[in-house]
Amino acid sequence: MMEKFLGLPLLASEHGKTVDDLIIYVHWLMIVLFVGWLGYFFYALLRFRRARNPKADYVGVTNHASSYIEAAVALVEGVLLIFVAVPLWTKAVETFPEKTQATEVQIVAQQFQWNARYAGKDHVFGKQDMRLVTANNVFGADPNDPATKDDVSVVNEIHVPVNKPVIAYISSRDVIHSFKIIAMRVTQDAIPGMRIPMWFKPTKVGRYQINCAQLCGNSHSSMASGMLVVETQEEFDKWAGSKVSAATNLE
Ligand SMILES: [Cu+2]
Repeated sequence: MMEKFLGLPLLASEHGKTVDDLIIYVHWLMIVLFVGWLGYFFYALLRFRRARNPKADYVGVTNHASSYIEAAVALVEGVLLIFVAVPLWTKAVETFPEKTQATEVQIVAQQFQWNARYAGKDHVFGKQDMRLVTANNVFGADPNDPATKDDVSVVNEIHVPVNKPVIAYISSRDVIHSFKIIAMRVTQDAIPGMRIPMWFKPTKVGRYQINCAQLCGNSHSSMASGMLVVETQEEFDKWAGSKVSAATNLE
């Protein structure tokens, strides 16, 4: 119900529930603070009005109510941080799923598109070397490595099977971009020279927009044509199979 009230976007990933929960808890806290402050404001207007207090009081407040309230607010914030935010972050950056149980995909952002590469049937990415990077080979894939042969490269349409963790290695060819999929509740900067792993588990079949969350140039907005296509394992296998023949057209 609170999700609707806050207008949270469609959720289609497993850990995203905790992200939304945290947003909702923080909003509850803010609602309580807002009502509390507003109430106190009107109380102060009335209680300390001039007609009732013709002479200034030089002693001021003598009880400790405000200290207790402050401590209570800090306590709630501490609980949210320690029991919700930190475990969520730990899961995101330190508890990666087994590679063999996940869909691995390399993402290289560029002005202004998303390149993605899969390891293909052998589940092994072919060798890469930055000296091999060209306009047609943004991943620097080595065409002489047998493991490269079945690797699949695509642009903007990134397919993954549903209910299986996705490990994405995020990088960039030119400037700093940021790989953001709102429905998955993930955002990761794409930085040239770095390959940053991130993971999420899609739980709903569908097509989800990929956004670039760093202003990366004059056609930054057109990077929103990137799509994460979440489909059943059968559909995914069929799609991946159809891509292999067209794959790794390297010069
Ligand atoms: Cu971008």
